[in-house]
Amino acid sequence: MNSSALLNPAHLNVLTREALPALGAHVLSTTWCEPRVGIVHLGIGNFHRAHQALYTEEAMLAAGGDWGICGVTLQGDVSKRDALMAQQGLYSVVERGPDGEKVTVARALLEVLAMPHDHAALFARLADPLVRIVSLTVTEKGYCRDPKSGEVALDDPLVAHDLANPSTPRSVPGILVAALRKRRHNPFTVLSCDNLAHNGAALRQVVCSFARQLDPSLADWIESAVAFPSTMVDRIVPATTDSERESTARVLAYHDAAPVPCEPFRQWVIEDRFPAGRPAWEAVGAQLVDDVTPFELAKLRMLNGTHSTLAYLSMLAGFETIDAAVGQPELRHLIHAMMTDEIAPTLSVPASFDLRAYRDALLARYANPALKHRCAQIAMDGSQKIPPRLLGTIAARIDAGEPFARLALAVAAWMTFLRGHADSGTHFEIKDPLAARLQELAASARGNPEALLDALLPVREIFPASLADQPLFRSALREALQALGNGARSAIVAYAAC
Ligand code: CS2
Repeated sequence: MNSSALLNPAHLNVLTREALPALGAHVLSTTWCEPRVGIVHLGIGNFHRAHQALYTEEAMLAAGGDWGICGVTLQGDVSKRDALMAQQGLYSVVERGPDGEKVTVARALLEVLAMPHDHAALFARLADPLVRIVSLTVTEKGYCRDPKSGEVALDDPLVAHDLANPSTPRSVPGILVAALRKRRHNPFTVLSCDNLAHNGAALRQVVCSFARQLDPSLADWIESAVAFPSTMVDRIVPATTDSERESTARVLAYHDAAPVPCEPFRQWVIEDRFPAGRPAWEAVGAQLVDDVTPFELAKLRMLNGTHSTLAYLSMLAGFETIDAAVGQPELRHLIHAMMTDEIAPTLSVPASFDLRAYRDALLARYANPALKHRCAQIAMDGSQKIPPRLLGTIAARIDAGEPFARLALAVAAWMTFLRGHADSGTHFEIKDPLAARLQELAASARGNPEALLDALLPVREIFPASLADQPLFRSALREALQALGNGARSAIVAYAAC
């Protein structure tokens, strides 16, 4: 079959479970246990499909158990549901590393639902006692969380809807509370898998504060009886492009509408608190611990903090992908020094956790030429990402009386990014829940650093007063904004050498 025909899905059969025996090495095992659904996962994005879903399939192959996944998209559209259900939940994971590509057809996803269309089916699932875990990858903005209090954001439109219509919820807290209300005799475990510090505790506070608005006794029960373990999840998983669809078509000779590209590396550290049971994730490389804090802060600050730094400096300087960014010697040196001198000293990790080796491994992962992880994807939702990834680190440096110039440059690069164009003048869209407000504030400054600080530092959803009012923080930002005013590339050179 010639390559152009392969790339035309009309000429290819759709991936189905009947086809699995023909896929040979592209499935994890020739045997399959035909599990029932034991996990409902909210947020059926690429990350979940390349990370938890694979760990869970491997755990079932290793130790059995009914841990099939019902995935739920909350975005309101049905296209992802229909594409995956047309393939009976199957999809390809396309691992791309310097040594080549590996295509694996993943099988743990058994069902996909789309809210609000599939409300009845979702709540039937959530009421099923066989569903013992509800996990989430809904990104930081999906928690409907007030960043100041950590409680549910009552001004969030979805939350307001759900408080007025508690039996037909659309928000994460609304769905979880409505489901738990029906599971008071046998609650499921709620497992956050998002990039938030203390993600389990953060989600528990949002859920309980939402429940308290409706029924204080229910809130008290959730607080005392429902497990919300925290986790640290790690795998670089870019958005799907046609090149993945072409890869899987070439390799499998089947059409896969929803393949997922990712790096070979993966890590999952989980607090082991699952009263209703869990898959044998430890049998397939996950780490089950009592306290995930050291691992999650290291990852959030060292990986996600430098990811965002690279993203914003690159959007201004005109580097399209992460590997192109770290291919710039000065920018690579800046990130190396940032991790070594400004981030690592804020972390307390077990003696066995070598932060310098972790740093070097991150730089090698970023340099992966096969992944083409776009800076624009990482630059999304800065208002939700900047606080957990960079501001906590800066606050720790200020408390320790230590410099944080490169961390300040990262925040200043995001502030400059809000102007909506690169140094070259190339326009880019700002994708962020607060985009309209932030762009208006940034535009009001007309490029003046002091005016930009006056406009953005009062945004309490991002900058706590304790930091915004800190003279050291403001002066470091001012200096960085002035450096960026001479162009991001010259600022990178200057801050690499400082
Ligand atoms: C990235 C993360 O898009 C982003 O914001 O920083 O998705 C990152 O790739 C993962 O956290 C890596 O584990």
